[in-house]
Amino acid sequence: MTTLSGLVIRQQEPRNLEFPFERLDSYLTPVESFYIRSHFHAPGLQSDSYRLSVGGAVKNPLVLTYDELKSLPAKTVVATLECAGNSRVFLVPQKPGAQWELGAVGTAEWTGVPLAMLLDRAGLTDKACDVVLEGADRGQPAEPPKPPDPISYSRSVPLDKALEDVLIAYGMNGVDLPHDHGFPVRAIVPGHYGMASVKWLTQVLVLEEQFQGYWQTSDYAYWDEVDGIPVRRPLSEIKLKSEIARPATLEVVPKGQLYRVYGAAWGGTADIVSVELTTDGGLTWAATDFLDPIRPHAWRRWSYDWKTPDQPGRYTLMSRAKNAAGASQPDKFDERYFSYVVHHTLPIEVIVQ
Ligand SMILES: Nc1nc2c(c(=O)[nH]1)N[C@H]1C(S)=C(S)[C@@H](COP(=O)(O)O)O[C@H]1N2
Ligand SMILES: [Mo]
Repeated sequence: MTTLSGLVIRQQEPRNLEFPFERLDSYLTPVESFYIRSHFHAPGLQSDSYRLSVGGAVKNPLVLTYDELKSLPAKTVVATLECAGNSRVFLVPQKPGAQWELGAVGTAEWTGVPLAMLLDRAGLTDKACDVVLEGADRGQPAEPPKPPDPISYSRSVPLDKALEDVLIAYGMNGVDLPHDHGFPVRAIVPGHYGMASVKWLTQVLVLEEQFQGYWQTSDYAYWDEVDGIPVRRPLSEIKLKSEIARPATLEVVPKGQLYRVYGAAWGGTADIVSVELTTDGGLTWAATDFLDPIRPHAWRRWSYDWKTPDQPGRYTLMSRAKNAAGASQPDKFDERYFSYVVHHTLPIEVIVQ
């Protein structure tokens, strides 16, 4: 099922819609094509009654209106947002959660006020170390263990990240944030999986210890290890990944012709310097060409002119990104992440005929 704008419906309510990744053809994802991932019914906030409070471990708690926020010096950044559950459908055996294919990812230009500016005005205490971002939406989470009463959607970012580049955004690709993307105000945490970019943001709460909320520990967390002892950690940075947009899975491709393979690569903490493509299931890899420049926290599209085989049959394509730190996309899923962070080389099977 798809919407009029072509988004694929994974869940009707709360609204969870995916961009059909085979339609990728622009650097910035149009707002109407941008994936929507909401855990609860979207709250109906109005800009004229909107208030953002900044409190907790600060010397001067603040309350700002929408107009006050908009009157502060604005900053615009391009950032790719990827849901941590993107590409879950590739996991075998299947894992619980929305069966996202390739399109729970998009890139937009976000406009707003640096969170650092608000925290500076509020004046941090000496022991401040974590910043909770709380949304106005509430409900009961879908995944157990479920808290007994409805909870809000809230997530924290470490203070150094909050001061570095988190944006309190009200604009997306030059227009007001659409309702489903967090109108009137959301956070954008560049380089972190989408769960960090809290929509319908109404409260910023500074803490002097690590936040232990549901979306930090139960959901959107994974098992790490310290000296052999398992510890639960929140997901954070988007991992290095590339995806093939075209051809799509089981697309019929004409034999013995040139076909333009097309995709995008993002994530990781260093510049993406190459994307390679295999059209023979991983025996040989060829370099692809980038269509976009290097820009921190934003994807780079790439393409490759494939001379398709003369021999009809099924062929498996995979792309593999590498970055300036020498990291390469892995070839297997890391089970520590259970159902998240699916960033290994994803096989796309096509039919040559
Ligand atoms: N308040 C609130 N913020 C939220 C969510 C939510 O359910 N409620 N979902 C998060 C998740 S999991 C993702 S991937 C992104 C998706 O942002 P988008 O819907 O604008 O694409 O929003 C994040 N912010
Ligand atoms: Mo997400």
